[in-house]
Amino acid sequence: MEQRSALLIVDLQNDFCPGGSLPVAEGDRVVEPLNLAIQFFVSQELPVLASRDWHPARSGHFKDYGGIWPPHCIQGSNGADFHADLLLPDGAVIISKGIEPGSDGYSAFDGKSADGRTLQDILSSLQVRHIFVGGLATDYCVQASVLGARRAGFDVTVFTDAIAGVNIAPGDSEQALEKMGSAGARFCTVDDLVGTAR
Ligand code: VGL
Ligand code: ZN
Repeated sequence: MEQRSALLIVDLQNDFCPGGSLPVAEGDRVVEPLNLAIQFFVSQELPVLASRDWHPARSGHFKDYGGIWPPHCIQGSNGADFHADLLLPDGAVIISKGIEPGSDGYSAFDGKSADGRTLQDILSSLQVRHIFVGGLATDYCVQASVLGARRAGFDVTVFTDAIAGVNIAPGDSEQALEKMGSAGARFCTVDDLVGTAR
């Protein structure tokens, strides 16, 4: 962690977990490693940010309105809440995305905080150069956020044990990992980072 780092947790919301409306197989398995990562970043006094999918009920992202997805993560619904076991710290910055009826909002870099700032502005003002990323889903919002971060010039490390994919086509998650790697993302497990500190 040679540069100032931050943790970005992508879309760890009820609708993407078992029992939700767009469940990722075993999506909830990422909660435990991400809680360890949160503890570590908090102990180092490093920022923790969490993105959330935050769609209007009528969104062009949804099948009924021309998109490809069942309704999910509708603003204010239980499905849009973060997983109840995710221990977000006080002061975690929440980035909402996919808010406009016309936007898919796959990348956290397309989202905004409650006070209207972009993720890029927030990370820059925190002097963060390197983000560590986990969450859901590997083949959509994790991938898009990682590629967005690389495009914006951040160093990126993806926690391989703290991501899970939708895999509409088999192999989508593997392909996403390849794309992220080609874009210069690095990979490690939460334990690689935190293990030595425990
Ligand atoms: C996502 C599909 C639709 C994600 C969001 O968070 O990866 N996937 N909307
Ligand atoms: Zn969505």
